Amino acid sequence: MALERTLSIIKPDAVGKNVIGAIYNRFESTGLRIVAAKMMHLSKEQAEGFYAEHKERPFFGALVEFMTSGPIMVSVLEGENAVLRHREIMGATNPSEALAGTLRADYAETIDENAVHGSDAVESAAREIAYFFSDEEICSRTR
Ligand code: IDP
Repeated sequence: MALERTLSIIKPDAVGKNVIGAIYNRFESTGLRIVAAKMMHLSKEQAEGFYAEHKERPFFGALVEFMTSGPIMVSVLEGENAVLRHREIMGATNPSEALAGTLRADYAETIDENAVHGSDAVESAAREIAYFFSDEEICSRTR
């Protein structure tokens, strides 16, 4: 087992539903530790940069519009196999395919507005964490 970090975003729809605490509780009750967190309202440029890998996809414009539509909660989670475990807690990208008890099954309405983001690999997690946080902002217990 490897101690990993992953980037979590509680998206504007879930912040609007007032479920930040419920989602954090899900992370903490499964042993993931929040080691950095901030609320942000992304600019168009910040959202486009974060999702740059999707810029040729047909949903890119709608995704950027949604991600800039309200505040988001950006966090770094740490734990054993954090990347995969966080993905499991989130559920499938399309909430209609998400397993019962996952965050997207509970809090997301559609694939366009699906409540949460989580890094999909250790490498992308490192890049995504660095996109939002400096090393000094990460308060790991391992430091
Ligand atoms: P993920 O968030 O589960 O990792 P990705 O494939 O990386 O899924 O896509 C990033 C985000 O883009 C998704 O969370 C979702 O908001 C949006 N998205 C992905 N596929 C579609 C689609 O087919 N239609 C609309 N939005 C999509």
